[in-house]
Amino acid sequence: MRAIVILPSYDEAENVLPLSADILSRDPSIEVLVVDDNSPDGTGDLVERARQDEPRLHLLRRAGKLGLGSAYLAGFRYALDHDADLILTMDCDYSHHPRYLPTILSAMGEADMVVGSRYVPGGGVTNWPLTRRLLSRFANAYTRLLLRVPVHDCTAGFRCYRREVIERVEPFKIGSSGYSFLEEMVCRVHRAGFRIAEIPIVFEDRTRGVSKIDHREVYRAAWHVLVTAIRGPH
Ligand SMILES: Nc1nc2c(ncn2[C@@H]2O[C@H](COP(=O)(O)OP(=O)(O)OP(=O)(O)O)[C@@H](O)[C@H]2O)c(=O)[nH]1
Ligand SMILES: [Mg+2]
Repeated sequence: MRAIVILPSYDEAENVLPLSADILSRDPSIEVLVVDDNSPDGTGDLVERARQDEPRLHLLRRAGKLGLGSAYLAGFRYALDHDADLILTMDCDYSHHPRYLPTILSAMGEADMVVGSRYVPGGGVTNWPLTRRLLSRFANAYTRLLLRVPVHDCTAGFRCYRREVIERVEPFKIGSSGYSFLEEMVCRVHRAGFRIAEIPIVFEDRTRGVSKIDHREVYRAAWHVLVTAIRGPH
């Protein structure tokens, strides 16, 4: 089983190397692909150097900041081309802790997609202000209602997909290049009849680096989910 973890990164110089090393230490079948969008803080250069000594660390460099969804797509393309059986995604800021990887991988025994979920019993969020908690809860309630998906954490970026899932649901046709790629992807996987499992994770707010999500992205995501609900996944 070849598992590739996609780490989209933009200005994650303080996180990328300790996080990649931590991920790689969890299982010898795991490889890491950093998809870096020419981060001004030199994240890409750090990975470029580190990969000289670590054959399981890979790097895809893009010319500029093209959005989270499009970074996942570039990672999917790479993982499919490099014969990955399992394709995982994690944030590159330690909010998704690698300690959950063994549980996620074993949950794949009975699922086609696993979500590291904040909103199932045992899951949660630490260090988030009330406004951020409410926004995330609202985004999930909104998505569940509009897209009619049985998943409790539709906005989570901690995921594992079976290769066949990515091949079948045509993520390359998703209209959003930003964060709402995640919601549409859940919808496509569910509608294609695949089994989605959620395992509880505690999401920890980043302690290093800065958030890239802004108000515009939130509105854009809400709009994209609404359009997806009306037109269907497209
Ligand atoms: N390659 C690439 N990575 C991105 C882009 N936007 C965000 N990221 C990465 O996507 C991950 C999630 O972004 P964050 O800024 O942590 O956003 P978030 O986790 O939704 O929000 P916070 O909880 O505030 O951190 C991080 O690893 C970012 O570095 C982008 O345009 N391109
Ligand atoms: Mg984050």
